[in-house]
Amino acid sequence: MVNLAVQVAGVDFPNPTVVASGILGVTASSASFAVAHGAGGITLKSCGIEPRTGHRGPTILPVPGGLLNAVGLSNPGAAAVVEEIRAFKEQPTVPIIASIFGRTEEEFSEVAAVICEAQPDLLEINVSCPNVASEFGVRFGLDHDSTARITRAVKRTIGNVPLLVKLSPQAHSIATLARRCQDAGADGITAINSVGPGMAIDVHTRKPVLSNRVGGLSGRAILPVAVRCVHDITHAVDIPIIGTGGIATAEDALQMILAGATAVAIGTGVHSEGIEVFSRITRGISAYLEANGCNGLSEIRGAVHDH
Ligand code: RRO
Repeated sequence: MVNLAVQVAGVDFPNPTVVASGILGVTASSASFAVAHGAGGITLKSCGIEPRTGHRGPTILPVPGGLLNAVGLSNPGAAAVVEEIRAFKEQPTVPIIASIFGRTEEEFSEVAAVICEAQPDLLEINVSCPNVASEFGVRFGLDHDSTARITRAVKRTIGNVPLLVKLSPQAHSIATLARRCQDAGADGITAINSVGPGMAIDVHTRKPVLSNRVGGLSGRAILPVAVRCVHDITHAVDIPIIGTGGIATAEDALQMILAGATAVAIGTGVHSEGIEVFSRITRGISAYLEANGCNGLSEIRGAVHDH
């Protein structure tokens, strides 16, 4: 019997499939729903200190190979998320990863402090949202110094809660950036956020379809970019990586693990495959390990680097 349990930054996950940030909101009930369908971990939608409604609709558009989204960081604010984390943790089943954003290093630290009152199992800092440039300026995640500064400040604030940093594929040398995060105190890396931004134009109105005009690309089209990023980061760091971007099948998840990921996060795949995607991927990974005479994921993690 193969064992699919993995450990990310000292936290035990029963299997490597995690709900990606932004896909099932922030409620305890949606998190429990995913767990009931086999998710091995949950990441909540990124939250800030205040509630935000996000961008006007349309915010999500199917495009060839995936989705274009400009949700615009809609969230009910940190205090409400604290209540949801507490509710989920009343019957702890799988680890819960809270995700936060801020406008400044101080704001990141402030949100982190509030959220950690609820003791999430891990905290992810989102420095890579592609959809709020006009409001937040250039993404922190594209600037190595800012990312390192925010990582250091948040780590100082949250103490022993394990810290993940979610990176953008557009950063110049994502591997070097990941190393900077590790040196600044990150306990793990999540890679990647959506790609772009991109644009889709309505040929009848001759206007961009999304109200925000542009949005991040997710889904199957970005899997090879995500796999390459995880591969490059694996070379540069010793901390675990949650690979995300375009995973919809067991074979996609296995590519990520062979590239070096410890766990995989699934976002757009929940839309395209349905909530059964978690158990289906877990079963497929088990079958692959059994067929290859392996007892656990550590036997194949990063195996592409052997060649
Ligand atoms: O809310 C969004 O528009 C959003 C976020 Br915060 C993010 O990190 N990535 C994304 O594709 N959309």
